[in-house]
Amino acid sequence: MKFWSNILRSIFLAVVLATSATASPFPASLRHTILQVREISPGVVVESFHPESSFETFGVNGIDHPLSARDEFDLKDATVSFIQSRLNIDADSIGFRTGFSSDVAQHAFIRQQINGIPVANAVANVAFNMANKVVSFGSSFVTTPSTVANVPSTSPSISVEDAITNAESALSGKFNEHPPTVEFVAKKDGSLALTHVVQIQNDTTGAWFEAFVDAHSGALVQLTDFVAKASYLVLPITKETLLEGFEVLTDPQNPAASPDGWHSDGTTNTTSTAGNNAVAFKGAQTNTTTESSVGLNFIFTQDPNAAPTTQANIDAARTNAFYIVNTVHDISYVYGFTEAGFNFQNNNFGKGGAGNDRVTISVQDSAGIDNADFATPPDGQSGRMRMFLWDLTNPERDGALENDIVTHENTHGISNRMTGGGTGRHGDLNMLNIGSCLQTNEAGGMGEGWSDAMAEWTEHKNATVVDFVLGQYVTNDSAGIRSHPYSTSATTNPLRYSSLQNLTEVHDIGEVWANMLHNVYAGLVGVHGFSDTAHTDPTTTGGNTVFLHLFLDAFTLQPCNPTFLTARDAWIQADANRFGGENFCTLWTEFASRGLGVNAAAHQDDSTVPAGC
Ligand SMILES: *[C@@H]1O[C@H](CO)[C@@H](O)[C@H](O)[C@H]1NC(C)=O
Ligand SMILES: *[C@@H]1O[C@H](CO)[C@@H](O)[C@H](O)[C@H]1NC(C)=O
Ligand SMILES: *[C@@H]1O[C@H](CO)[C@@H](O)[C@H](O)[C@H]1NC(C)=O
Ligand SMILES: *[C@@H]1O[C@H](CO)[C@@H](O)[C@H](O)[C@H]1NC(C)=O
Ligand SMILES: *[C@@H]1O[C@H](CO)[C@@H](O)[C@H](O)[C@H]1NC(C)=O
Ligand SMILES: *[C@@H]1O[C@H](CO)[C@@H](O)[C@H](O)[C@H]1NC(C)=O
Ligand SMILES: [Ca+2]
Ligand SMILES: [Ca+2]
Ligand SMILES: [Zn+2]
Repeated sequence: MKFWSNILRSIFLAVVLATSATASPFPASLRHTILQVREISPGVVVESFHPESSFETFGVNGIDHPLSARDEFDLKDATVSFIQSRLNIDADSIGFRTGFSSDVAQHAFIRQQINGIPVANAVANVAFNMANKVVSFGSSFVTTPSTVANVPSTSPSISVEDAITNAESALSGKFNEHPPTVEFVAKKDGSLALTHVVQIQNDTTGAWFEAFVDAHSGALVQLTDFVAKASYLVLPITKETLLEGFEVLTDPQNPAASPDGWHSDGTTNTTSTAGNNAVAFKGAQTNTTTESSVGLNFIFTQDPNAAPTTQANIDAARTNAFYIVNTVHDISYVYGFTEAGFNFQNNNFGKGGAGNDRVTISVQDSAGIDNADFATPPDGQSGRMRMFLWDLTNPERDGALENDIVTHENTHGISNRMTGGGTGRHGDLNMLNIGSCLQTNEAGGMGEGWSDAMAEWTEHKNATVVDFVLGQYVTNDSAGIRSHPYSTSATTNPLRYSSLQNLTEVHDIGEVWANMLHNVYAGLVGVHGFSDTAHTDPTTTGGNTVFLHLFLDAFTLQPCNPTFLTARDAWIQADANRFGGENFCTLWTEFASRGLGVNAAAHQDDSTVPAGC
C-alpha cells in the first residue's frame, strides 16, 4: 500500500558515533537522497533522515472531498474530512495547524497527532482551488495500526529540566527559554518516541537547535538545525507572476557562488535579510533594518488583500527581494560576474576586485511610485536598488514581489559593471538614465534591453520559448509595462533595427534589443535544447546555457557605449571565444531576422547573413 511505504521514508534522527551504519529499513539506493549526516562536534554525528513525502496533484479542476456537497466551505473541516477519507484514519489523528488563502488557492497545514500529542515529523498539506476542490495533497503521515499499538506512555518519565541538561550537554549550548513542548517523533523502526522539545543556542558559535529528547530514556533522538538550513517563502525565480504561487525554498544558495551562504560574510553571521551579497530592508538608506527570521526561517505569508505596508507584507517583500538578488548574484557569478569581474559582495574572499559593495535593497522606498531603480557606482561601492509601490490597483502592489522587476533592476548592476570594467551608472524601469559606459541613448537603451532579457531568461522553464511580458503583476494588466510582448512572431512584436529611427526613449530602444535577444535565445534553444540546471551549472550544454554565457561574455568584450552593431559583433565574438564559432550562423540568422544583418547600418535594416549561413 502506498501509504505504508511512507513509514519507511519518514524523517528519523539518531545520534550515532562516527558513521556506524545500522541496518536501515529502506533501500540502499534511497540513502543518498533521504539521509543527511551532520557532525555536531568532533565524534558526535547526527544522522538525519529527510522524508520523501507522498505528493499528488489533481489538475486545473481538482477533485472532490467528502464535504463537497455542503453549501458552506470550511477549510479545516474540508481538510480533515479529505485526509480522513484519503488515508483511512481517524479524524482525531489529524491536527489542523494553520491555513491561509492566496488569490488562487487555499492552503491547509496539518500535523498528525496520536492520543492528542502531535507527531513532529508527520505532516501533511492540502490545497484547494477557489471552487473548493482539492488540487494537491502532500503527506508524510506515519499512522498505521502497528505503530498505534506501540505508542509509549504520554506521561514523561524524565523531567523537562533533565531533558534540557542532556540537550545542553550534547549540543554545547544553552536552553534559550523558548517554551518547551512534548511531541512524538516517529522513528525508523516504525515506533514512536515521546520527546521533550527544547531549543538550544550557543551565542559564540551561532548554533541554534531544536532538540527532541526522549522523555523516557533521555536520549537525543532528533534535531532540527535552525542555522544550517535557510528557508524562504518566496516566488521562485522561474515564476513569472505572483499568481503562480509562493513556495518554501530551503537552502537555495549555490555554494559555488556564495561559499558561506547568503547570511554570512565569513566573519559575521546573521539570521536576517542581510548577508555578503545583499541587504534588504525598509527604511532610510542609512537604516538598514532587515527582516529577522526565526532561525533562518523566512516564512512570511503575503496577504494579497491587505495593504503592502502591513507588517507581514513588508516582511514578505524583504524576503522575496533578498532571495531574488541573491539568486541573480549566484546565477551571474557562475557565468562570470565574479569578484574579479567587479560584482557586488562585501567579502571577496581574496579573489580580486573591490569588496564592501553588496547590493542594498530598499523595499517600498518612499522616493518613488510605479517604478524601481538601481544605481551602480563603481566597484567597491554598494549598488543601490530601490523598489517602489505601484498604485494602479487597490490595494497597491509591491514591485519587490514581481521577480522580473527585481531582476531587471539587478541586471543594470551587471551590465554597468561589466561594460567598461567596473564603472557604473543609474538605471530604472521607466525613467532616463545617466552613467559612464552605457551613456548614449542607444547604449542606455540596450541597458534596458539586457535587463528585460535577463528577467526573461530566469523565467524560462523548458524548451518551449513562450512570449514574455514584463510587469504584469504590478500593473494588474496582462500586457505589462512594455509596448509588445517579446516574441518570435513578427506579428506579435514587429520591432526591428529600423524601429530605432523613430525611437529616442531608452526603454523604447531597449524593447527593440530585448526582442532581438528573445529571438537569439529561441534560436539557440532550438539548436541546443534546454538545460534544466542552467541556473546553477554553466557547464550544461542547453541553448539557455549558451545564451547566458554569450550574454555575459559580450559585456566585457563590447566597447564603452556600444551600439546595436557593436553589441551584436560582441556576441558573435563571444561565441568565437567560448564555442569556437559554433553558433555563428544561428546568431547571424536571428539578428538578421530583425534587421541587424551584415550590411545593417545607421538604423537601416538589412537581412543579409554571411556567406555559408
Ligand atoms: C559554545 O561553543 C563554544 C565553542 O565550541 C564553547 O567553548 C562554549 O562552551 C559553548 N557554550 C556553551 C554554553 O556550551
Ligand atoms: C557562519 O556561517 C558559516 C557558513 O554557514 C559557518 O561556516 C561558520 O561556522 C559560521 N560562523 C559562526 C561564528 O557561527
Ligand atoms: C528604521 O526602520 C525601523 C523598522 O522598519 C522603523 O521603525 C524606523 O522608523 C526606521 N527609521 C528610519 C529613520 O527610517
Ligand atoms: C485586477 O484586474 C481585474 C480585471 O481587470 C480586476 O477584476 C481586479 O479587481 C484587479 N485587481 C486589483 C487588485 O485591482
Ligand atoms: C513549458 O513552460 C511553459 C511556461 O514557460 C508552460 O506553459 C508549459 O506548460 C511548459 N511545458 C511543459 C511541457 O512543461
Ligand atoms: C517612423 O514613423 C513614421 C511616421 O509615423 C512612419 O511613417 C515610418 O514608417 C516610421 N519608420 C519606421 C522605420 O518605423
Ligand atoms: Ca512578471
Ligand atoms: Ca565588488
Ligand atoms: Zn531599467
